[in-house]
Amino acid sequence: MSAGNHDVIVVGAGFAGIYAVHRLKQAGLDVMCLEAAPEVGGVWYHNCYPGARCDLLSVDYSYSFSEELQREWRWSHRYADQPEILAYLKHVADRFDVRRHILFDSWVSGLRRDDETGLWMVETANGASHAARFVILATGPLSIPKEPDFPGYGDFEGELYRTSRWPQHEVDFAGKRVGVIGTGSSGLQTIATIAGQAAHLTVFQRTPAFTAPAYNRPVTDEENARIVKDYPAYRAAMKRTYAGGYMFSSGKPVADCSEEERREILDRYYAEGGIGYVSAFTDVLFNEEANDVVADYLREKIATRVKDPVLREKLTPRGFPIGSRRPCIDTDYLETFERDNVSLVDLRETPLVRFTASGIETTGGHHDLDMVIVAIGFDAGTGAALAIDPVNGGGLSLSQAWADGPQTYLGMNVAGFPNLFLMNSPGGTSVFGNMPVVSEFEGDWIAQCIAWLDAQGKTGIEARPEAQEAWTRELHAISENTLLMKAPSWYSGGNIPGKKRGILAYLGGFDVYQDRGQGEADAGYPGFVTC
Ligand code: NA7
Repeated sequence: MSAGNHDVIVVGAGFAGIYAVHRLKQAGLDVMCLEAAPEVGGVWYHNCYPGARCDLLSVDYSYSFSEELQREWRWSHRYADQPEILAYLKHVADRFDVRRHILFDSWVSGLRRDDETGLWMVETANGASHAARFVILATGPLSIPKEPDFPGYGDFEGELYRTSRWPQHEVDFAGKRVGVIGTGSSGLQTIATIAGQAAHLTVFQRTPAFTAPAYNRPVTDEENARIVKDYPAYRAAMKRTYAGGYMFSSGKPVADCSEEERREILDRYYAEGGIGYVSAFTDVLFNEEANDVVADYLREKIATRVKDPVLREKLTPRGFPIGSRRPCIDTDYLETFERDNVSLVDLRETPLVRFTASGIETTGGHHDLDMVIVAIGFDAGTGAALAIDPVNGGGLSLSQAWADGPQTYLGMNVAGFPNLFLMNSPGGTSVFGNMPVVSEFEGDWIAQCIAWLDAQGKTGIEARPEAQEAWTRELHAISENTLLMKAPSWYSGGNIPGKKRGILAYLGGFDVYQDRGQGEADAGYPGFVTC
C-alpha cells in the first residue's frame, strides 16, 4: 500500500472487502482497505455472541476463487460456528497477503468526491484522510445494529450486551439472572447456548420465529474427501442456482404434488436439517396456499418440540407467511423452554414498558435481571452506506438521493455518484444469495469494469438514471409478486420505525443477476455514462 492517492479504497474487510482487495491487487491496482474494527471479519468479527453460527452449509458459505484454498481448508462442521468462520477469514487474509493493504481501527466518517481532481476524499474518525479514483463500499448489509430505543434503556445498572456488538472478552453467565430481547437468528442461538449456564434466563419475545432443527454435526473425513474432489463441478453448478448455493428444492410447485408427495418432500428436507423447508417447493414464496402448506407443516413440527400447550401456542408463529421473515434454524432452541430455569415473556400480551435500574418492566410486572442481552437486529441493506453518507461533487448526499428509498443500478452503483461502487447492497442479490460467492461475482465485475475504463483511457463511470430507474422498477415488480412484503421484516426495512419500506434486494436470482451484470459489461456498459 503506497502513501498518496490510491487507485481504489475498499471500505470494510468482511467477506466482500477481503475478496475485493485480493482481486484488485491481482489486477495490479493500488488498493487500500479501511476497516473500523481492529481485525478482519466484518459481521463475523462483531457477532461473536455465544452460539453464533452460520445457517448455510459451510462448504457453500466460503470462497470459491482459489482451488488451493478450497482443498486446504477443512470445515469441522456442516454449519461452522463464528470462531471457525473468523479463523477462516483471517487465514484467507494472510494466505493471499490482503492484510498488508488494510488500515484497521479506521471508521470512515466522511466520503466526498472532488469533481475537479476526479478523486474521492475519504476521512476516518481517527483524523486521517485518504484519496482514491474509485471507492468500494463493502460495508455489509447487516452491519449497522438497530438502535435500542427502549424507555429507560440507559437506567439499567446491570451488564448490558448487544449480540451485534458482542465484546471480545469472555462473558460469564454463571449464577446470573439474564434477559434476552429478540428471537430472530441471533436471539435463538444465544438463548439455546446460554440457558444451561445462567441461573435464570428470561426471554422477551415479540414475534415467534419459524425455526427447524439444524441437525448440525461434524463433517466426516469421507464426506470431506468427496467435497474436495467434487468442489470445482459443485461450485460451477452452485453458481447457476437461484441463491448461488445448494438449494434444498424438489424443483416442483406444491400444487403439482399429491398430499403424500408433499409430505415425503417436507419430511426429507426437514430431516436433512437447515432452511430447506422454505425452498422445498418452487412456489412457497409466491403462492399463499403453497405457503400455508409449508407453514402448517412447520407449526406441526414445532408442536412436537414443545410439550406444554401454553408455551407451545406462544412459540408458534402465525399471521405472516413463512419465509417473509428470515427463516431460522436452531439446535435445541424450542426444547430450551422446557427447562426450569427458562421463562418466556410474550411481549404481545404484556408489552415492554421500560428498563429500570434492576431489570425490565412489562405491563405484566417487573423482571429482576443482572444482565440483559439485546438481539434486536440491524438497519439492514442501507444502514452502512447511509452511515457514511457519501456526498457527490455537486453536494448531493446519498441520503438525499435515497430519500424515497434506495436506488441502484445492478446493486453496484448509484446514478450521480461516479466511481463509487457498492457490494451486497440494495438492488443486488445480497442476502438472497450465498454471500461469499455473490461477493466474488461483484468483486470480479468491479475489477473488470475498472480494467475496461483504464484500457479505454476513461476516468469515470456512473449509472444512467434511466437504467437505474428501470432496474429499480423491475426489482420492485419481482418482489410484489412474492409474499415477502407481507411481514414487516428487515428484508424490506419494516423492522426500523420510520424507514421507507421497499425490498432491499434483487429477487430475480443470482444466476440471472450474474447474466445481467455480465451482459452489461460485455455490451460496453450501455447503462452507464463513462467519460
Ligand atoms: P432479526 O432477525 O431482525 O431479529 C430481531 C428480533 O428482535 C426479532 O425477534 C424482533 O421482533 C426483535 N425486536 C426488534 N425490535 C424489538 C423491540 N423494540 N422490542 C422487542 N423485540 C424487538 O435480527 P437477528 O440479529 O436475529 O438476525 C439478523 C440476521 O442475521 C438473520 O436474519 C440472519 O440472516 C443472520 P419483531 O420481529 O420485530 O417483532
